[in-house]
Amino acid sequence: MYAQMVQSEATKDDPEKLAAFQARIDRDEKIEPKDWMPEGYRKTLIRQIGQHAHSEIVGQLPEGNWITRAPTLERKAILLAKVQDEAGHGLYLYCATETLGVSRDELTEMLLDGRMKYSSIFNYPTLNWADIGAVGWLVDGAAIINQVPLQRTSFGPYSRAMIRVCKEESFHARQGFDAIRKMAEGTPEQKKMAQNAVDRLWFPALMMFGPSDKDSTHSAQSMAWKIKMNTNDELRQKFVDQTVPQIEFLGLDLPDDGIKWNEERGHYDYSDPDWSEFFDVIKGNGPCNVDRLAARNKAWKDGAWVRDGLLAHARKKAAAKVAAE
Ligand code: FAQ
Repeated sequence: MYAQMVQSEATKDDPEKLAAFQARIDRDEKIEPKDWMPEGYRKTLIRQIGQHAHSEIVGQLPEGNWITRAPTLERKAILLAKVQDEAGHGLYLYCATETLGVSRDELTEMLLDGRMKYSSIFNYPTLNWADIGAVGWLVDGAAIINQVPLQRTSFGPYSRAMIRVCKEESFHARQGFDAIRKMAEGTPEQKKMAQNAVDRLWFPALMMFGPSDKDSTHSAQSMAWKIKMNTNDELRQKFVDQTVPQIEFLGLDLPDDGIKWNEERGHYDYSDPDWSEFFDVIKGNGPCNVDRLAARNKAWKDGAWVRDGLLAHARKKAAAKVAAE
């Protein structure tokens, strides 16, 4: 299948150019925006980096919801900083996508009208304060496992954005673990809230890595081009192996009776999420899809006057420059 997919993309481009391009990838050279690249490589990057940017932006919503209700001033300041970081990540990633010849406005329109996706995880609600700890610990934890290898991805602007993003993500995961630890070590009621958050978010966190390898449509080609460095299942396994000892440390349980150390494989066995739920969520039918897109559409509409104002200023400056020449 792997060779077949590479071949099918190859037919769309000049074979000599394609071979030279693949040789550069195989030598671990970075591809920069002005370099020749196959059309499929450009499209795949726009899809993946654009989807990643949208995830950072939409991902502010479930946490932003709790800024005014954080239990202490310290937790509020930390959460505020984290949510602002996510906005920054979205902006670096939009910039990286723009180097591929698509504008931020076009990307935003594709998000708002449902042509582009964002991560499935952000279609689940954050119902109590412990969810904020669980999001930082599990969701940012999963994001780091996915993003650390992407620092070595073949496209220069994406790789450089990932280096910066990963530094901030590791603070996010630590603050999340600290917040959930506090709840797990708190009163019986607080511990119950922490367990409830883990029960609801564990399987959605596993889904973040994408469908199982047999159902992943893009992995083979994306790995040949080093847009992705690992398969979805490889990264999911890494996440499970990292998280099981942490849950034991917290004195909480994972909602999966299938978790068991497998001596032969040197990994934990675990149960798959309900893949029909995943495909339903990415089709737009998750618990919060409608709300998330409505919030982004409203923000875009409400911000129109700012964009118009900035554009008017830029137009005036350009006209003055022409007049002065
Ligand atoms: N959600 O063939 P594959 C974060 C779609 S950042 C929705 O395996 P691929 C930080 C996929 O697009 C989280 N859709 O796809 C944060 C494709 O559909 P399409 C975002 C998904 O691209 C924390 C179809 O399924 N991170 O959390 C998902 O090779 C807290 C077939 O799948 C990134 O985007 C999903 N989970 O592999 C922010 C990382 N999975 O497009 C705020 C970069 C798959 O053909 C608060 N992206 N699909 O219609 C990647 O590494 C890859 O794109 C994968 C998916 C691994 C996500």
